[in-house]
Amino acid sequence: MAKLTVHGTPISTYVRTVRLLLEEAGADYDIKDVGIFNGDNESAEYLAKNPFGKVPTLEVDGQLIYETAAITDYLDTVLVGNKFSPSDPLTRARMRQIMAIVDSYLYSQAITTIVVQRLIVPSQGGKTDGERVNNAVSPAKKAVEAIEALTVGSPYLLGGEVSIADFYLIPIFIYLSKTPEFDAITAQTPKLRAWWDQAAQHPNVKKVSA
Ligand SMILES: N[C@@H](CCC(=O)N[C@@H](CS)C(=O)NCC(=O)O)C(=O)O
Repeated sequence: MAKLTVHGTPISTYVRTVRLLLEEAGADYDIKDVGIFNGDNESAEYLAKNPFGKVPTLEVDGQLIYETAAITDYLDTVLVGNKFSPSDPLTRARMRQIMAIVDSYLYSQAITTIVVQRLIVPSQGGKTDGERVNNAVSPAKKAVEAIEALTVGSPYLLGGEVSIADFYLIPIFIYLSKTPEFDAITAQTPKLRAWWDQAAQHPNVKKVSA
């Protein structure tokens, strides 16, 4: 197999999505740290790899792939013959819906607002903006409830097999579950609560969270 390098900081949720897939596939890979709070991701060197300055970017024998959906699709294909993408078209559509909900509706509310305000800002000596947090709870709840409606249940989001949908949602829950808003956001999502209780114990989840 080609040499795989993930460019990005290990604290990034999207980097963790890619790492969960790599770990679950048993792949050998390197991580090249690109910080997102110190400006590494806006350096000329990194922007030459990813013009949007987002992490992760995957390097495969000198070829660069950015955008997590493209990276996970590529790795799923070349590493495990699409084992992490359901072959049934409807179940596969559910997986893509969950990935798109995370990208379009959940990430910005849960991570950019709630997690950054609750966990990152105070860790850097700042003060949480309570109004911004409160305004993000309802849209985050809506996104989580939409995922609940698409979820089959345990042990994985789409049933018996782990999929890229799990790799997308787990990193969000790793952080969101550490905020006081988690209980309110997941109050109406019993399947996701049970799913998370199980997922949080998985060795690969602990490994990428470390
Ligand atoms: N659409 C991108 C989103 C990646 C993304 O938002 N990454 C965050 C870290 S989790 C980032 O790079 N943030 C730095 C910034 O926005 O300056 C993908 O799917 O890879």
